[in-house]
Amino acid sequence: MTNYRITSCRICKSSKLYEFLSLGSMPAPNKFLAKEELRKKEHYYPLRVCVCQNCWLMQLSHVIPPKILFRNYLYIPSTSETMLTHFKSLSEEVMKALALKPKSFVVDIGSNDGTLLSLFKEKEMETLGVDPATNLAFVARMRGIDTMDNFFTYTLAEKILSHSGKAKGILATNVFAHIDDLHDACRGVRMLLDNQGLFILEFPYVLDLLENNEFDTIYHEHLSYFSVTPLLRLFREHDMKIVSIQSIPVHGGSVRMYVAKNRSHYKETHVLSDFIEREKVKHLDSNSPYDDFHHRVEKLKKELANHLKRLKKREKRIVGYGASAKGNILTNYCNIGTDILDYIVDSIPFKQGKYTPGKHIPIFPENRLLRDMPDYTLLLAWNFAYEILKKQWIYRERGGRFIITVPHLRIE
Ligand code: DWN
Repeated sequence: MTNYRITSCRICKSSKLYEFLSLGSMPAPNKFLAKEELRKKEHYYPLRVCVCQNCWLMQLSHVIPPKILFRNYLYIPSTSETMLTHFKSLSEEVMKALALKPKSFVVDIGSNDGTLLSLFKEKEMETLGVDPATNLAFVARMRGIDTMDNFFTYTLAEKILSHSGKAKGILATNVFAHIDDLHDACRGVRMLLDNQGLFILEFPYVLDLLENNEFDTIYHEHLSYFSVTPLLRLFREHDMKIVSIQSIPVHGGSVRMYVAKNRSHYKETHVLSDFIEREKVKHLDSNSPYDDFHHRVEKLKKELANHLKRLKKREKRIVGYGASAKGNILTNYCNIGTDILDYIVDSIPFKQGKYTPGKHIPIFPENRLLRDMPDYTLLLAWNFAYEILKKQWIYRERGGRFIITVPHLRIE
């Protein structure tokens, strides 16, 4: 199960890549293990981050073959109220922006279990999901969402075009950063998109990642860490333009972007210059913000490890909350094993009864937290802090405390 090291930037193809952070070798972040797999050899892959010295795209240096990461996938956004509400508002905004009528064709790249597309289907749109996870494509089809269990590529886009025609809307939430060949994907989007259509993508924003020390969102599924400047270059190279852009709070701070063909009636948004200007002011076109981030990550790692060690010395019981990919990065990078966390609770049935990759921490349903009343709970899904702390108000009433690491270490 080899991985390979990139030799050039994913967007501008420059070979000048400055590696500024290594998180060591890591198992694939969503490869949760059944009990009988614990004895098997786990594959570890280098997790190292570089920034292109030409277009300033932040990106991983090593790529794990996507089939290993995505064919059987356990991330299901629809298990969180936060994401369900988010998808509802996104679908309403897109339907308004495109003035979508019944029978309009909408494609979702990385459609997961079909939750987002079901909101368009309810409004009688023609929908098609594209997702390589065979397990999730099955769930989507069961709920009536046509889904191609495959990776989105130019070739697949040709097949969709010949079968269903041009798409009025193409969605891509938390997937564009997962794609290795961005140019092939752009060619596919441009060919499939109606001339007056919109490509709507959402992705974690690199400035939020850097400023909030969100190092645990750096993992093998996320090949790119987008700022607007390199993306503008990418879309312009494919005769497309950014016509709307906004910051959104999900996943630690993200951006929602609307892209159209240059020939469409849409105009490039003036907000674009605000984002480009802000990225210049924050010197994202120099190595210093990335080096500073590296130093803060090392400091946070030491601070968290010392804090947890002190609690264990005082014989406090600690568990984790949210068996997330980011949680697996945090536990493996900060060497937090079952010597620190007795177990992790999680709401996803797929994950319960399994063990985390690398540290093999057992995962139980959420209701174990109140039953056991551990002294502290390390929040491994901090992007859902509001929802989870609200849900676990009784635990906190009874004296339980959450340890939250982002943007800085605190107890709530
Ligand atoms: O890009 C990606 C980001 C957006 O999400 C994917 N590649 C992978 C995924 O990362 P993640 O695994 O860190 O995702 P989540 O959604 O942040 O993980 C949250 C975990 O917390 C899930 O396993 C569900 C769990 N959870 C819970 O136990 N109780 C979540 C909520 C809201 C809860 O109340």
